[in-house]
Amino acid sequence: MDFQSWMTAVQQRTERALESLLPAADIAPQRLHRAMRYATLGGGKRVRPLLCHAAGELAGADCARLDIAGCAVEMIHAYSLVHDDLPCMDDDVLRRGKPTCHVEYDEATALLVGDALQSQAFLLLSDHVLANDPRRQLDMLRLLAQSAGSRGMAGGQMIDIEGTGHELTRAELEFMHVHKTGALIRSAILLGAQCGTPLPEVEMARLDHFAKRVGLLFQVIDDILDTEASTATLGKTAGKDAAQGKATYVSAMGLAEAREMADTLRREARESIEAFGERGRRLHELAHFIVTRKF
Ligand code: GRG
Repeated sequence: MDFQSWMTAVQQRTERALESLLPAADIAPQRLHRAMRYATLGGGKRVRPLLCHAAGELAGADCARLDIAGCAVEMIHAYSLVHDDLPCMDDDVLRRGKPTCHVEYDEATALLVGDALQSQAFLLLSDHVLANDPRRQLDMLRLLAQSAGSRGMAGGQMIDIEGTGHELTRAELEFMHVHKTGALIRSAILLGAQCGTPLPEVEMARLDHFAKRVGLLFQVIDDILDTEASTATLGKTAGKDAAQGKATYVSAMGLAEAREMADTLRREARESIEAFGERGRRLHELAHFIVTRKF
């Protein structure tokens, strides 16, 4: 199957899985469930579920397991976007081409949407059998918790808030993004692999290296797009980072050097999974997609 068809198929099955794994809109409290579905369904590139499926296929994982793991990560991601858009954080009105959750509903509902999506993600990982060995499944839960928590995404967001208005060194910027964006992307890849047949340690290490490079690559490209793409194309407010005095790879090193950094990360990501040969094809293709994406 060519990459475009594979990607569309995974995006469609992810949408269907999210539809059925989110609480139905007519279950009480309806307003909260409607808002959770508003924030999660019908938008987004589904990069994290795609990475989860690609890594899982490499490990021979069952697709139904990958749907669950991919949706859990996507729910954490959707929660982070809802909270990030709140007036007390980035204060944004547009996300995925439509009004942000607190604009469409209200701030209190948006706060609860984030809380409930996060819980729903962990419920998925505990309700479904994703690994034959229960200890392995507990490791998966721990991985997602770590990547979303204070030493992962939430911690990265704290560093971002504290750093706003200050110049960050490249090392500080990297530390922030490894946590804020990279941790969840890494967990999408590792969870996918853990849904399959246990991989030898050396193969998990390769995958982990790839996951870390791709996490940073995703952010460098995001920073470049924030300066270069339009609001209409991005489906979120463009140029926001500079307007808010946020440190980005572009502000820290300029556009040309940020592009060079993306090339280096792309090469390092490719090299780290070369030994997988054909088994790593989808991951290679996804790294290429992340670099060439327009939004
Ligand atoms: C509020 C705890 C908390 C964390 C927020 C990830 C994050 C931390 C905020 C999102 C803000 C942001 C724009 C981060 C840059 C990278 C990023 C996550 C971009 C959006 O991800 P995409 O491009 O979005 O995968 P779609 O809409 O395609 O799913």
